[in-house]
Amino acid sequence: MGSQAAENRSPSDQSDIVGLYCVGDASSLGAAVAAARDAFPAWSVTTPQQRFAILDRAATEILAREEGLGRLLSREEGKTLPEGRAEVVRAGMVFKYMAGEALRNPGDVLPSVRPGIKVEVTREPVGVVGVITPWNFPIAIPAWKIAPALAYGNTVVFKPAELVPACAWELVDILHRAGLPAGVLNLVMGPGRTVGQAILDHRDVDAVSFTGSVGIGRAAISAVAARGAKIQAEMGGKNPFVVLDDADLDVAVEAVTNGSFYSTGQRCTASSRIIVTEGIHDRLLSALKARLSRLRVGHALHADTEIGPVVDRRQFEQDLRYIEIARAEGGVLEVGGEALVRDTEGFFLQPALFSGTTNDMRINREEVFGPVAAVIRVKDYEEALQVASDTEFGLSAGIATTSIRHAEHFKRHARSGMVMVNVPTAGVDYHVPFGGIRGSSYGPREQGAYAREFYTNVKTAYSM
Ligand code: UN1
Repeated sequence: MGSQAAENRSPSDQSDIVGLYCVGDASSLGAAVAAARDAFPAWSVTTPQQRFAILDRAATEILAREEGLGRLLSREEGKTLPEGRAEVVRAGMVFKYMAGEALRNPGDVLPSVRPGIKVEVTREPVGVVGVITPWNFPIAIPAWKIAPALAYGNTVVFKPAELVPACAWELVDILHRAGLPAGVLNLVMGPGRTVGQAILDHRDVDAVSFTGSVGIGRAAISAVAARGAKIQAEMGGKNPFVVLDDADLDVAVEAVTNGSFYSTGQRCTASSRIIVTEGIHDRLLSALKARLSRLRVGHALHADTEIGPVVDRRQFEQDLRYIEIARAEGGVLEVGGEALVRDTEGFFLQPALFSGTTNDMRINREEVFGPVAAVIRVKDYEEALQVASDTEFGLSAGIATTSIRHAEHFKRHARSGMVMVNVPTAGVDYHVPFGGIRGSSYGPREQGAYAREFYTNVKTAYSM
């Protein structure tokens, strides 16, 4: 449905048209919600075995098509082919895991405090779930929202980001060929301000799972909460990575390079504030400069590319604007930051690292969502921890140290939903909870067994 079509162009090569994709509107969304509502009674009483079989079959196809889907993802979004393939595998594993979760949905039976009465606590599907996803993980984020929604017996209306319709289409197609009945999963492509807003406002959408920017996330929370429906929102980050004097230098350099710049820095888990104690500051900076200046930026599908293009012109301009802001605030651009010319017309940016910044500068307060990071020099661990926690966000916090005392202290005291010791802030497992605190996240955790909290309602039954 929807009468318009939009061109989907590769950020590596603006002349490469990935495809023409439908642009829906509020009325297509209304039809999708009606279909999901109609399909819910039958789907919600399917057996766990039926849901397991469909999700497992879809997982198997996703994994079998790693190369082809990975290529499509990289062409459409711009992350490198190894990153695109890894994301496809992750999506496949999410479906494998969640297929099993359909079978593992236990409840409780308790004796009542009153004689002769039994109490049962069970989980029920919520109903119609709206899924709104960002462009930076075109298949993994849809997978980790849609898979648990279906596993627990919900029906779904799915709006992917406008920049990445191809992966969304493939995923929905795979699920239908795996045996999903009509109406259980409904894809509506189109802009956030029409289709996304209609999901937030629709009275028949019982729950919304959103990942995207802080601004839109906050408005989404208000809109959905105002009509009494459930919402879970994953938003931004300004994730710190602390490097202490006693860190293994190579471990620190790899964690910063990966955490800040892989996937072109376009991850809400990316490290953007590199908080470094005095004793290792200069050594770390020169090692990082050497490492970053060697990073090969180019076409996502070229074999020797390590960093793909920025996703589109708007994001590219935003990244350049923040580089200017950091410079104007007094940051020293140590390496990168320049737009690069390649054989094809794409949005290529050499990863940028600033030094000499302080935590109150805009470059350290606002999420850039690109390959831009800033070093903040501090005296010792105590100051590092204080600076790390001084932010509106709280998604992922990392530390490089060989001290057990500092590692253990940081795990307990870092103000974030996830803590990483000697591993990058970004890049997480698919079977454990994902999420943050404060401005980063709202509502129950995503992923792993914890996903059940959002995708089910609890029922307490008394009987005698
Ligand atoms: C990761 O770091 O592996 O939008 C995942 C994002 C996050 C996912 C990050 N919700 O970047």
